[in-house]
Amino acid sequence: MNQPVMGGVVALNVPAYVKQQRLVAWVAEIAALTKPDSIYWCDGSQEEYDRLCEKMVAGGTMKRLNEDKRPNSYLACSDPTDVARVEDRTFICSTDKVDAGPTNNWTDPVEMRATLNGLFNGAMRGRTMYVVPFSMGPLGSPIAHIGVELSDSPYVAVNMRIMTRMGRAVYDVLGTDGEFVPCVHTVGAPVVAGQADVAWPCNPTKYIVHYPETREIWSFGSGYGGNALLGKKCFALRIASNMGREEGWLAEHMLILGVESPAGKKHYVAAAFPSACGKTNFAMLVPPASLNGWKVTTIGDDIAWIKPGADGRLYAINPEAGYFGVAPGTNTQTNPNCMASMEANTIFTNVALTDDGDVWWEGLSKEAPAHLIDWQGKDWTPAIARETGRKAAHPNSRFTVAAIQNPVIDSAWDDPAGVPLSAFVFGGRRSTTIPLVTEARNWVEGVYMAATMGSETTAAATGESGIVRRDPFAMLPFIGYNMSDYFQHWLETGRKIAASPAELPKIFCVNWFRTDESGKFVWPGFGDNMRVLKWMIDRIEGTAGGSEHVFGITPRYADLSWDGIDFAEKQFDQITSIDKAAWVDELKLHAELFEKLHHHLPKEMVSTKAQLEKRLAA
Ligand code: TSX
Ligand code: MN
Repeated sequence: MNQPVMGGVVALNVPAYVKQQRLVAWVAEIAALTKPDSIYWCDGSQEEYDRLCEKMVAGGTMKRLNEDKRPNSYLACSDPTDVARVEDRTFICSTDKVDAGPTNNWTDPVEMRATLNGLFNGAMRGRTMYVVPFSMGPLGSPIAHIGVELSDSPYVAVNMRIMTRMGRAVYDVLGTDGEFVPCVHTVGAPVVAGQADVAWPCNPTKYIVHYPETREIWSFGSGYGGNALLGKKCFALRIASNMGREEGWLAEHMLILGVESPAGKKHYVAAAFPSACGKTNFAMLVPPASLNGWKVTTIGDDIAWIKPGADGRLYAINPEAGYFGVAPGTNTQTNPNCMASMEANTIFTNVALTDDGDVWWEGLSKEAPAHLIDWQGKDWTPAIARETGRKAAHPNSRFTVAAIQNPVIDSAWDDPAGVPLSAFVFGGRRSTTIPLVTEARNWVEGVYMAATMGSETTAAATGESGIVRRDPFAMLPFIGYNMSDYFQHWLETGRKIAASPAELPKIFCVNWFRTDESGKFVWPGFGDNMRVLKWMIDRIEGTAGGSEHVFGITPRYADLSWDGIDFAEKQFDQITSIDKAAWVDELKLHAELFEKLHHHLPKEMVSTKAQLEKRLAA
């Protein structure tokens, strides 16, 4: 299969079905730079997936789980230093620094290319370079785009097969001169001749680099998640946000769900939440039985690509084909559909191994098993955990699973045309100030809500909890250009729809996390969020009321359905009340954000803030 190295130049092994010379020339160029021992072109077949997994089992990268308990599933444990995205090592290398903006790391592209040429030189020695062709979005969809990732990590190859439409069919779409986004990835750990490889090779030096002008991605030193699976955050958000700005569409950090009423009318909603708000849980929500006949279906759980259609409406696709979700906290109560999704054919990363060859993580069950092998391969017992505080699973441990395994996948999830959006939802984790749900009075006010979105940190994520971080559109680490220009792009998108025959999607802001005096969550959340979704749909249909306040429109107690739940009006007031003093403080924080973003900040943001202040003072 792989041909021997001859004269120091690796055989290209181009399959006959690859018809694009530009692609072949680029593969040859990267191989000449990185100097792999062999090149392997992925076809995306099950046979290939199984073979690569077995190879990783033999090499110690993965363990095969108990076939009876978790068929065709694996556990991979990473190097303890390579467990998450590295935002401080992530760069947007536009020619001009202002185009990266104040929220991104920037380095001059000429300087960065020189640095990376040095690092990538010989970086794949002793390894196989996998050629991974993938489509972000349904193959051939007018909203989809193609990428090719060159990686020396078989873990990347198998994860990309789950997370994207990966394989041979992509070459048919690519043809002889189709466009693709070139993605180069190395773990940055060449195998030294005569030395054994390690289970999870990586490099303490890491670079996650984007060249927006030439639409290229270069990633060095990490094998983990968003650092290495370049179709996801790097392409589908950072590079795609640039493409969308130039071409008039949106690349967003949003789940997409379908809501069907008992009468059978369906609406699609896209929602953005920062981390630790339960985005995947919301995408797979199970409505309470008492809300008879309302159904929720999933299009996607992380990213939405959204384009205006011929009718002026916004159509969304999920560019991904799988879920790379956080394991801890996921259980049959918080997300039964997700648990059902990962019964088989799943890759787990950095969770704990049970004595009978299954997986476990914090929050999977109330009681932990008596003994586990933790994510670092060490013995773990509840007693050890009590003494040392050591977690069995890493807090950022993950499952990789195909979207089609989700029992509530939407029938249109793979539709090349996408689904028409009726609403955008923006949420955050806020113990005070922000009401359960607020409808923006107009598009500009909605953009303002999204732009000033904040979320309280949880101890799991930062070690420090309860501090409000601004995370505009939940896109802080993912906008591949200047954030103020991004706000402008949203405003322009609204103006375009307003000028078309189509109605603008409504924009809502939600907060499931208001607490009472004793710090307890007041809103039950999870499935009961269906009550809030129902109100949104009723508003879109024009059948529900609400009351207007400084910030927007919030339902009154009687505007929500309370069937099958004991939730008093007094509790409802606790999570919908507007504390004017808190809002005065909140607006000070908005001012801080706007100061940081003053360059190119749309005037509409400033005037909307002034209107809020005027209403507050009245
Ligand atoms: O995902 C969550 N959602 C969205 C669900 C569709 N979580 C988990 C967040 C961490 C990832 C939530 N946590 C939600 C929520 O709506 N709400 C809360 C807060 C909460 C936690 C526990 C309870 C109630 C609310 N109740 C009991 O523990 C019994
Ligand atoms: Mn995400």
